[in-house]
Amino acid sequence: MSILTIPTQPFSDQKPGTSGLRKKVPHFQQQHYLQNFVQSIFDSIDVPAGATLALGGDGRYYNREAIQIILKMAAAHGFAKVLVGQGGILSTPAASCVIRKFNTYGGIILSASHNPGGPAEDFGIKYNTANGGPAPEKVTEAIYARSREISQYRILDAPDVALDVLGLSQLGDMQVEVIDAVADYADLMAELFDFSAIRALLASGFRIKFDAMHAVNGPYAREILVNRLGAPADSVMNAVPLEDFGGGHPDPNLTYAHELVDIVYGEHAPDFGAASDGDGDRNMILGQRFFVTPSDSLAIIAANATLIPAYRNGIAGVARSMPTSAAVDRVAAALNIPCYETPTGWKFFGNLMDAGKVTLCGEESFGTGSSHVREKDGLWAVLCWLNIVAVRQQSVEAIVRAHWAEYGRNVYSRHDYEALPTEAANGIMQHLRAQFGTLPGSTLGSYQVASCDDFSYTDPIDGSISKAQGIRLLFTDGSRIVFRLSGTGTDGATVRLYLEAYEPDAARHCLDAQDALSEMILIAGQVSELHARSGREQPTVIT
Ligand code: G16
Repeated sequence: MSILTIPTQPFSDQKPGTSGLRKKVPHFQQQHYLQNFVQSIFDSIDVPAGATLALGGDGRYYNREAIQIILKMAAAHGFAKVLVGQGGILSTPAASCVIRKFNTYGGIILSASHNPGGPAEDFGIKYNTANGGPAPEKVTEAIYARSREISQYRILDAPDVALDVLGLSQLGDMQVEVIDAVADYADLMAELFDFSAIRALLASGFRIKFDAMHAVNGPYAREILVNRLGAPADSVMNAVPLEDFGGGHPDPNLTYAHELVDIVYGEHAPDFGAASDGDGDRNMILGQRFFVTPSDSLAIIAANATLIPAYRNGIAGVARSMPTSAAVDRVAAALNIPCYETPTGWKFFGNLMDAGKVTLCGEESFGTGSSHVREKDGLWAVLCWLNIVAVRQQSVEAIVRAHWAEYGRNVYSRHDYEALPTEAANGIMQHLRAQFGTLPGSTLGSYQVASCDDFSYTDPIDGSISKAQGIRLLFTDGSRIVFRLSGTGTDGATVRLYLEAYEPDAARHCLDAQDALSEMILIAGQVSELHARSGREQPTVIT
């Protein structure tokens, strides 16, 4: 077997977004496209002799081909060993778990997360560092810079490696070990949670429904919820991972997880519903006919963390992305622990967790997690809720309402305008920026603008600065409107509009969020000229 050096030309569009490089499959299938990016990763990290790499993806279309290419390139770059998930599959939190458990040098994760899969749909790749988390911006920028000047890549000339059977094989001088990451991940969950309390809850007739959305978490959910916790087999639906996610959009929200939503809002509804996304890191939590916003979920997990064995002695601090509601800030204040506000993207939590400053983190984009790994973790969030319900012996809705009664309610919603022409989306943001001088002090309906800015973050650990992370209109009563462009789409541009108002009055907590926020929704449309500029009257998705 020989190492080939293949001449190539740079591509100009390999800048990683919020979470790695995401493009349509045919784009990735262009000659040398994937190879260029992988070479750029390897050129940007100093691979020490004897290093091990973790490798796996969410199983979407093109996963298998990509895994073989990356294995052969790893073998040409001095890795001693690659740990691959069986069938080339690893959920994103399981990949993080594997990197940490086996002390690998880093990992490559193949996923376009919640985006659809299939021959004409999305694919993605990202690099995670030795802490198990997404590479920080300085690394992704180095990868991008390298991708713009690359002229060759190295790859081992070898037959494909068998990936379906557990065990060791040899690829040139490198070992390939196919591992059962489901067991590693399930073992970690068993260490964190009170499995016997959850088992007793499920045995008592508490009925759950978990929708794996034909995506990567099916086998993990079966192993944990059914095999280890004793839930009936039909508690997990859409549990077989498919390359095209059954033609669905594996994004666990009220729009795309409608099959589960219909069950949880229907007759004979289970007591608890949950879903996770394409790569298993996002989560949606539902009670019987009741939706828990991700921002509330983070706050409630933080407030109840000591009921969970892993956090019995308390949490060091919490962090949330800027557009996430400030519900968790109120819990942090009550617990007298720090609360950090970061830009959108899990990579910004890594330094804080590594420094021991925060234990729990979350984002409005259906991501919640803790320092047990360095990715957000869908099943972990489900187990948090089951553990809390098992100890409190209350319904999900009762727990949320009790939380609002104690802390007040941060009424929250996100409106997404997906797949807009890029110029229209940029125009909306520019139009808002152009008003930064005139908006502060002005009155919009019954709201007064206190300030507006483009969010900028200075990492308290390494001092790195991230600018232009979303436009904020902050009102004098603490309400706010945020506009941000998505960094994960592959189809035009997506404008996200985030709305938040604080409601201390328990008598008003029963209001529907869209009703409670209706005036702010109108104001947001007017101040941004969103509808005229986008040509859309309504958002694509409301969460
Ligand atoms: C990724 C990141 C998340 C982030 C989300 C935002 O999620 O991992 O930390 O909150 O993107 O997406 P957007 O830029 O579209 O608002 P995922 O689940 O796609 O990896």
